[in-house]
This record gives sequence, C-alpha cells and structure tokens, in this order.
Amino acid sequence: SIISIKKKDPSTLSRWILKEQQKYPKAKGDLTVLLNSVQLACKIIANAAKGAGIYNLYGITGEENKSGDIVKKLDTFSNESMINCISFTGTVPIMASEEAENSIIVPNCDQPKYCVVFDPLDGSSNIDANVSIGTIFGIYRIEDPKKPQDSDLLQKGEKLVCSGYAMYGHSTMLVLTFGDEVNGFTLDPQIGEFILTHRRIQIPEKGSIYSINEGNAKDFDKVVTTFIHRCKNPTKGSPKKARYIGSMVADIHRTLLYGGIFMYPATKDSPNGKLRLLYELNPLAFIVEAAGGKASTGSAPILSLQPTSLHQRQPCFFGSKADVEEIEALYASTT
Ligand code: AHM
Ligand code: MG
Repeated sequence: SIISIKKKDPSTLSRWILKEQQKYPKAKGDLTVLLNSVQLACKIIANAAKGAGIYNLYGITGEENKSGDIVKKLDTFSNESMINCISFTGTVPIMASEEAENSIIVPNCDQPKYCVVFDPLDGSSNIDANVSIGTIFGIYRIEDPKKPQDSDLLQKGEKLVCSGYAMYGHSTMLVLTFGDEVNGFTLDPQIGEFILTHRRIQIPEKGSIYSINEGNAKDFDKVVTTFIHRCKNPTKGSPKKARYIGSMVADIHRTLLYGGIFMYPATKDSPNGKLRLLYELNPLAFIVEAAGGKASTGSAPILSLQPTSLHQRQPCFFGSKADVEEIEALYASTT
C-alpha cells in the first residue's frame, strides 16, 4: 500500500547544501565539505558562547587585535575553531580573519581551490551583556591554485561564491547564500542540526526602522544628518522606529526580516567608518542583495569595491531597496 507522507520537509543544512551542489554535475563536493566544516565551527562557537560563563571563556585577555579592539577569550577560541575546521578540508590554502593581522597560510594544503574571509565573533563588545553575537564568512575561488596569495582574499564582493553568518541569539541561526536566494536555518539543540526554517528570505521593499549609532550624530555628514531628520520627521506617515543592537549580525538579521536601513557612516574622526569591508561588509552585502535589498557606500554598491588591504574599513548603508536608494539620492544631489 502507498504510505502517505506528510508534506513538511525538515531539511537539514547538510542535506540542503548537498542538494544545491548536486545541481552542478561537475562539482566534486569540495564546497559541500567546506561548508560543512564552517557549519561545524559555528556549532562549536555557539556551544562555547552558551557556556562561556561556565567554562570561563569570558574576560579580557588584555591583548588588542589589529583593529585596536580588546580581544576577549571567546574571540580567540572562535578564531581558532574557524581556522582549525577550515584547514582540515584540504582545499583552503589561505584565509583572512579579523583576529589576524596578516593572511593565514595553511601548510600542506593538497588541493587548493577556495579561500575564506571571516570575522569569527562579531559584536564581541556585547558578549558580557548576553546580547546576540555572530560569525560572518565569505568564500571565494582562488585564482591560481598553484600560487595562493593575498590578492585572492582581496577580490570584489561580487566575486563571492557563497557567504553567510551564524547568529548566536535566543536560538542559533545560520543564514546562507550562493548569490541567488537566501535561506535561514535554525539550530535545534536537541539533535544538534540546523533545520531550514526561513526559506527564500526576501527583505521588504521599504522599511519602518532605522538603525545607526546615533551617539556619533555630531560627527555625521550633512546627508546622514538630513536622512535621520527625515526618519524622525516624515512629511507623511509615521516616523521610523529606531533600533540599534550594536552587533552587526543581529542588526542585519533584523533588517533582513523586518526591513529598514542599517547604517555605519563616516564620521569626522573616522572618515572610513568603523566596519571592515572584507569580512564584515562584503559577506553581509552579498546576502542583503540576494534577498532583494541593497548594500551601498552611499554612491556605489559595496560589492563593486576593489579591496586593497585585509582590514580596510568602509562607510555603509544596508537594507530595504527604497530606503537605501533614498540615501543614495541624497548623496547624488549633494555632489
Ligand atoms: P567588532 O568586530 O569589534 O565586534 O566590531 C564590529 C561591531 C559591529 O558588530 C557593530 O555593528 C559595530 O561594531 C558597532 O559599533 P559601535 O559600538 O561604534 O556602534
Ligand atoms: Mg567584527
């Protein structure tokens, strides 16, 4: 007799990645292996973040990283977990991490094919307050497998093969794109699997939230000041709501689901803003654009920028298409 099958499909992240890659008959499974390794690192970091108090991973080590931020123990642990899990795939000879000044070279990589950029634990200033933090990653193909070099890491964001983030919040989520669609997976801690819960995420066309560290307001340029004024004093309709977590992964995650705009603009003292192009902006821009939103410098797509150094910063505007286009129009009218 025919068994009736319930139509709910509990796809795990592993099955989903495998299925996606099987669409390419020539794929050898290397990207599948790499993504499974990143997935494992994210599970390890999620577990450590949850138990950080218990296992004494909190607390400042006293060191500073390349970008001048205080490094906490959980950052170091997350960095090592990412490097370790990725190294053993045998296909990644070079990577860049927020926590490492120079590129990380993997010795004895037998089948060089990809390089990875990542921020192992973004939003780390929030750790002690138990606020959501995350891991951001981007994967590129290396140009010459015989000669992996820094220029492989310095590719434009539009060349990304895949990018994603894990967010360690009330529940742990992993959001992933190959550039066509964006899918979100939620970790079921009982079985230790990421399950597809957010199929084809689409960012609302226009949002009712603006997100920016307004503490810097005295140092914003005229356009950002005007835009914020408009958010609060619209000519028609209600003012936008202000929401700012201070953890980019969480602010972008909310923006993806609810719409609106996230901004980290230039200030007088930091003309390049704060956020890093390679491993913070590009991977998240690839996701926002694939979800139908926009990621902009104010005048150009983030993904079109040619990076010149591993830790360079870039002012940015991410979010619903209409909101980002509004700020782009303001910049266009002032130049
Ligand atoms: P981090 O990589 O040291 O954690 O810094 C990046 C974080 C982002 O997650 C967040 O968007 C931003 O810094 C917040 O900066 P600020 O405290 O200046 O608002
Ligand atoms: Mg960071």
